[in-house]
This record gives sequence, C-alpha cells and structure tokens, in this order.
Amino acid sequence: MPQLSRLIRILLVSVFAFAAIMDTALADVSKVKSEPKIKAYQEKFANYLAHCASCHGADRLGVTGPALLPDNLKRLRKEKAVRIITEGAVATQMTGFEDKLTTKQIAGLVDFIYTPLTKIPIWGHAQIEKSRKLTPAKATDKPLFKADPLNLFIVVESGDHHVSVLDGDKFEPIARFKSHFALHGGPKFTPDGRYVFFASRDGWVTKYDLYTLQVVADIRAGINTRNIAISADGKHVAVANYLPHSLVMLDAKDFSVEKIFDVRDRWKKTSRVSAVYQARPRNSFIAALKDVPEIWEISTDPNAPDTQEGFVHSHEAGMTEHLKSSSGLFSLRRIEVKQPLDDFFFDQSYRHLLGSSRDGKHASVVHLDTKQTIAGISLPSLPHMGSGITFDYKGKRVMATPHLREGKISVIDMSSWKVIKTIDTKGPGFFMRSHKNSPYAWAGVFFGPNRDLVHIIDKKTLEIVKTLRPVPGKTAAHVEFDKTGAHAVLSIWDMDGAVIVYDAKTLKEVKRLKMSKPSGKYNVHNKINFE
Ligand code: DHE
Repeated sequence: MPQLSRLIRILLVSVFAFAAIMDTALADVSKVKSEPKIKAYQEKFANYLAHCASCHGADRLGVTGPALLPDNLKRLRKEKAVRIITEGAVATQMTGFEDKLTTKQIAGLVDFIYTPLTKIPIWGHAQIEKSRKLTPAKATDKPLFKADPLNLFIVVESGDHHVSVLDGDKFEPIARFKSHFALHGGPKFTPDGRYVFFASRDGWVTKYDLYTLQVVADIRAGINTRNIAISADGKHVAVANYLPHSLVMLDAKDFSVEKIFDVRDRWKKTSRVSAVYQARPRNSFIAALKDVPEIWEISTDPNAPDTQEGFVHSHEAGMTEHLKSSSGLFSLRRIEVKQPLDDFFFDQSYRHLLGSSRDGKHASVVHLDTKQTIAGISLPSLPHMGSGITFDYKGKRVMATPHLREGKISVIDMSSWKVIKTIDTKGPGFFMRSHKNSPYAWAGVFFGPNRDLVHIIDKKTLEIVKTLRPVPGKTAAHVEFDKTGAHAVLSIWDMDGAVIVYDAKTLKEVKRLKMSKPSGKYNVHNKINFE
C-alpha cells in the first residue's frame, strides 16, 4: 500500500512537471509567429530538452547547472556561450557537445537560452522552502582549529567555484569547499564572526560555520539575485532579487522564510531590487530599487514600537506573503526620490546615503531621516559607489570612489558633498580598499590594457605614490587587509591565478598562494567591524 501511494505521488509529480514544461514552451512559442519559425523554435526546444534540461531544468531555472535565462546570462557574450556549448567549460561539469550537435543546432540553442520567458516564473514561499537544506553542525562553541578565528580570510575563487579559508597570520589555507556557481557580492558575517553567508547570482544563499568549517544551510531565495545583507543583530538575512522582483527575509538560524516583499512602489509599479544593505546604527535594512524612484528602509528592530515613525506595517503596504514576526519587525518606510538610485554608499552615521543615478553622471545625497535630497554631485562617468572607501584627509572625512568607464577616482568631502579632487589613473577601476592603520589606499585598474596595474595612493596627499604590476598581462584586482592592517592581500584574476600578500608599509611582496580566479577576499575582523 505505501508503495502504491509512492507510485501515485511520482506519477502526479511527473504530470505536473510535464504540464509546467509545456506551459513554458507554449508561452514561448506564442511569441513566434510564422509556421517555419514555430518549427525552428520547436526544434531548438527539443534539443534543449534532450541535452540541457537534465542539468539546467526544463524551465531553464537551473538544477545542478546554472539558470539559463537572459538576465542570468547578461555577463556572458553569445560567442562565449557558443564556445562553452561546443567545448565545455573548464572546472565545471559542463561537457562539450561538439560531437552530438551541429554548429547550427548549437547556435539554435544559444538563441533559445537568450530568449526571455514570456511569464515571470513564480519563486515564492513554497519554492524557496522546498529548496532549503540544513546540515547539522558539530556541537562546539570553539573553533576546531588553532588559527585566530577573527583573522581568517574568506577567499571566493570564482574560477572553479570554490571558497578557501586562510589563516590570516600564517597565510595558509585551512579549508576549501565547493560553492554554488557564480557567487557575487561580499559574503556577510554574523556579528560574532562565527557564520558567513554567501549569495550566488542564481539565488542560492549558503551559510557556513567558520568554527566547524562546514556548510550548515543552503536555500534558493531567488532566480536572479543581486546580493544579501545580514541584520545588525545577526538574526535575519535579506536577499535582494532581480527575478522575481522580491526582497526575501530569512531567519539566519535555519533559513526559514520570514517574509517575502513583492516589491512595488506606492502606485503598485513593480521593481527589481538592485541591492540591500545593513544600516547597523539604524537597526534596519536599506534597499536600492532599480525601476522605481523609491528607497526602502525595513526595520529589523525587535523593540521598535508598533507605530514607529514613518514606518508602516508590511500588511498595510499590501505585500505580506508570509509574516512570522510581530511588533515593528520588518515594517517598511518608503523614501521617495526624483529618479531611481542605484549603487549606494553610506556615511558612518548612516544618516546620509549617496546613490548614483542611472545615467551614471551624478550622485544624489539623501538624508535618510528627513527623506530629503540635500545635495547633487556631478561626477565622471559611472561611479562605483559600492566600492568606495572613507578616510580622514586634512581633518575632514572624505569618500573615494572609482569609476567604471573612466580612469578616474573621485574624492568627495562628506560634509560639503563637493568633489575635492579627481585622481587620474591608468584606466577605469572597480575596487578600492584601505585600512585605518594603513597610510595607503589601493586601487586596481580593472578594465583596458592596463588592467594588470594597481595604484597605491597616499591618503595624506591624495597622490599616487607607487604603481604595482604584480603579473604582467593578468588582471590585478580587489585588495583586503589583515586584522591589524599590516598586510594587504591582492588577487590575480586568472584561472591560473593567485593571492599575493604584501607588507602594507614597505609594499614588498611577502607570499604568493595559487588560487583559481580569486575574485574577492574578506577578513572576518574587518568585515564584522565594518573596517
Ligand atoms: Fe559586483 C559587490 C553590483 C559586476 C564582483 N557588486 C557588488 C555590490 C553591488 C554590485 C551592489 C555590493 C553588494 C554587496 O557586497 O553586498 N556588480 C554590481 C553591478 O551592478 C555590476 C556592475 C553588474 C552586474 O552584472 O551585476 C557588477 N561585480 C561585477 C562583476 O562583473 C564582478 C567584477 C565579477 C563577478 O564576480 O561578478 C563583480 N561585486 C564583485 C565583488 C564584490 C561586488 C567581488 C564584493 C566586493 C567587496 O569587497 O565587498
């Protein structure tokens, strides 16, 4: 009898899965008008089902392989997609199809995966919960290794999709594990530094225990995710999604879904979420919305009164899908702005937010308490605020930001909100980093022929005092300091890459460790102290 009910269950699941595939297929086909086109489309779809669906899902949302949707593939050029289907992808399970498919069929498949779905797929409470996987951690309240747990480095190796954990005193690896495909954004840590959370572009959020060195929870909170943030008390993880248009709140302990915001402005216009940030002194999350002129502040203060000023309960905002918490938790405050702002930077009090406009030519300063835009700053093309750093210069707090389209770094006075200096560099940059104990700010050239260069800027003079070329011809990017600021660690972004440890004062190389395209590295102490 139990066997019979299992059989019925399997049968029902298969019928539903088939119905879902056909629904997607028919919806896609409805866009294709003439008969020969329908035939060609059906052929591509049949090839997709035969060769790709088992790993990437019949609905293209991803299974063991990544999602194959235009939004998720934005950073992959079509020619490269053709090459990957033909030859396979290094350091992944993707094998080449050269001997199974013709060049024309491969081109057809590429065409197919870059075709948008006609319906936004549903990824709600049921789908998220279903993906949740917990692995019990070994019981311990101390690290199971000798290294200083607050001076560990977490290195995201995007070449072969792994994460390494380094002892930050000896610069030796103590653990390495497989991550989801294409992690993006900085990992986030609980305030005690014990747990670290990662997000992948395909929506997977992973919790890793740095004491036992094991993955303890995993969940898919979106289909196309931007980044995550952790609340000031370490109890909630917020996930910002492009697809669907949602902001998902997870319980940081066991990843149960606390709430899903279906993101819409006051007029119900739906929006992607560019990113979500923790505003520690405000005990809230701040979210950047891509398509509507609003900034969201979501309270995470468990002691907030029910009628906290300016906040409305999420049910009033008409967007509660599931709400576990009571009181003011997760109530929403909308800050209306003139135009959508992307890519944020905050001053240390979290009273002011600096957001870049979509045209990428200027930034607005928004006072988060009064909701007023108090200043506008004209800037060279496309600042990358998220990578900005702050430090003291001639008794003033300044912020320095690289630009994605021009070889310039803007230095902004954070009291007058005026650009006080524009530093010319050898090409557009992506990341900048410093440490309170370091006299220098490090800024890599990320794009163009000089992408193997890293500028060292004296924070006292705002002059470039040295330019390093660690490996000629290979991109040098993303610097992180150790706990005390004595060493700076730089990445060589190559499959045959490395992290290079420098003495942060003498700027001499101390050590080199081989790594697979180490895109970012994060020191536990610096991250939990917002260094
Ligand atoms: Fe990032 C952080 C947005 C492309 C590597 N990137 C961030 C953050 C944002 C952002 C908002 C801060 C989130 C956080 O840490 O919580 N990134 C964007 C974009 O909008 C952009 C330009 C286009 C896109 O397709 O998303 C973009 N980013 C890239 C890349 O192409 C990079 C170089 C390679 C990659 O892995 O995708 C890249 N972004 C990174 C890294 C961080 C990051 C390594 C974390 C930096 C840190 O030190 O914290």
